[in-house]
Amino acid sequence: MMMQKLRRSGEFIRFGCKSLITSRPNKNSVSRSVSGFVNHYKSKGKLFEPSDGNYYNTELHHPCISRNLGMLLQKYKCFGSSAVSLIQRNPLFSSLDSKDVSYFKEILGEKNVIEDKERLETANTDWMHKYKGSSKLMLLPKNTQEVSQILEYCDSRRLAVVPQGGNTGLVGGSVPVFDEVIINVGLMNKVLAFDEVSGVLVCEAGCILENLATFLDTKGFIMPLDLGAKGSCHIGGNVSTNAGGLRLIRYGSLHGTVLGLEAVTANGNVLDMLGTLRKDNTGYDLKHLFIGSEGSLGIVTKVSILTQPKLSSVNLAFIACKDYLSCQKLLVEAKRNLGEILSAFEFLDNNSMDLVLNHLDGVRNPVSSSENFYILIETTGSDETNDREKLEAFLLKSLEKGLVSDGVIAQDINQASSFWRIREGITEALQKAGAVYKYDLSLPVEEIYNIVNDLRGRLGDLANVMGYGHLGDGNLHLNISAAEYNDKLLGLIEPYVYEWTSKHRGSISAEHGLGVMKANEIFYSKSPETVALMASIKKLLDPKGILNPYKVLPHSLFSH
Ligand code: FAD
Ligand code: 2HG
Ligand code: ZN
Repeated sequence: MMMQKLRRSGEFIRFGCKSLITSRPNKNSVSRSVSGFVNHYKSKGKLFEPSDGNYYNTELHHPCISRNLGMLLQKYKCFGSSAVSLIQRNPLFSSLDSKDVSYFKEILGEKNVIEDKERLETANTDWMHKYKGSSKLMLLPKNTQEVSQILEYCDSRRLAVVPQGGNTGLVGGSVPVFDEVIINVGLMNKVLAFDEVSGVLVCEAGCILENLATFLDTKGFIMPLDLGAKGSCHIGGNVSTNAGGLRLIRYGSLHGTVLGLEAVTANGNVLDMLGTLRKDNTGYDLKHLFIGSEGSLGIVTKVSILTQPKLSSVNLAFIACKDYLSCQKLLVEAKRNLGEILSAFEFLDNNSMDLVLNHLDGVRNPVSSSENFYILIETTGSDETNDREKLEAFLLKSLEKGLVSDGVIAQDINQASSFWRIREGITEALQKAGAVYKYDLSLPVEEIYNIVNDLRGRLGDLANVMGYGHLGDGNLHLNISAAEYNDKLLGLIEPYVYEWTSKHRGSISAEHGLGVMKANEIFYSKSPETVALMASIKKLLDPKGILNPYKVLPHSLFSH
């Protein structure tokens, strides 16, 4: 038998596997009388002083207010979120002309200045095919110096740019909104140094995450982050989004593991913050500004990151639970009982499982009976016998307590990959199922599934609501799948989801960022004072606002 079942009555039998390395392989304008920060922000209004360049608005307009301003020069329409359809192209930005293209060819060489329609079509379109820009140019710099030259020129000409990595982002941040020049650092893909003593890896920003993982594997190390998009996403993109993923529960966020970086600001200044030290308290730690700022403050060109030794014993269990409370209790128990070897605690509901089974080839439910919830628990340690026994004992105890109704432990890497395929395949399955409205929420663990149930009640037969995510980190991926996009459905989802999250003091972006989708919604999770400071920082580093405009901060900052 390939897998040993975790049986309700009997003994929990051996299933461990040797040195298992898992290869994870139109907004309702009148109805926004919402809680907390948004009301606060409306009542305050004025947040900024006029800037020299007349670029930043003096007032933060509520999207509904700015909608009434008229002057719609060029509107942007997409299906992801109603707010983004209100954006106007900033008239202060220049339009690309032939002299610009000639200049870029001079510094980058003809072949790294992309005007080809097909390649531009791909680069203008996001992974979900939901956000689409109309850029006429993509630039492929080969080094920091070229990035600096490009930005210095764009800043002087006031040409807006969008930094792009692997283009796997899920909030429309990596593609132009209008005609921004795309700067893709994919050619900057060299490993620069690896220190086997400290485990510090220094590399260029365009390195694909999976390639870094493969490189480290040969050295006996692993990356501190892992995500479903690893085959395409860049480390620079990961840092710029502060990507979370499947290992965060164990190794923490990139704010902890990124030790240094190099970034180029809008005027072409190169900021060398590429330290490799664990400890360095000399002044403000400015690298953190670039971690998670989604290309709005600078282009990340190099990264120094702390990697972890590859440990010899990895085990993965796929578990069925009858209700959400059991999942929650299981998490508490897992933290207490598995402690230092716990390396992933992921969950999906039955709707997510059905979706994967219906839309992905070769996937099957590893447990025989269909249940309401499924959990993946991974352990990573250095003592094969002990680690396995620990996991088995934990699962047996959980079975006896009634927290677990069924489960299996992968016996080899293929089984582990097939388990991960279910969890990691949900995003892909959702794409195949039709239109998808995607929300990435941080909430107190005890509240996580209440919003899924509430939304199901609210939407009825109109859509299929799925809940899954990084339970161990309090991160819910709330996805609503429907046959097609429609404004009525969107009006039922937004702002409801944001209000719900704000009311429960959650975050409307746990790990995907704000991009263009949620730039206007930042006040649901951040106070006006905080947003004002963010805008001041943006103004300081990018006075003309050329870096990834219309993203992260409210669009009203860029309207006139
Ligand atoms: P892009 O999508 O190209 O860009 C993302 C943002 O970063 C944009 O705003 C862009 O302007 C900016 N940017 C990119 N490169 C740079 C740079 N060098 N300098 C400055 N700014 C830059 N995310 C998670 O957090 N956890 C997950 O588990 C996860 N799983 C995913 C699974 C799938 C199947 C998919 C499609 C996506 C998933 N994501 C996940 C989202 C996405 O993969 C991450 O946000 C990833 O970090 C984006 O990297 P990228 O190189 O593709 O960046
Ligand atoms: C994941 O954890 C990713 O699988 C994508 O962050 C989540 O598709 C999503 O909503
Ligand atoms: Zn995720």
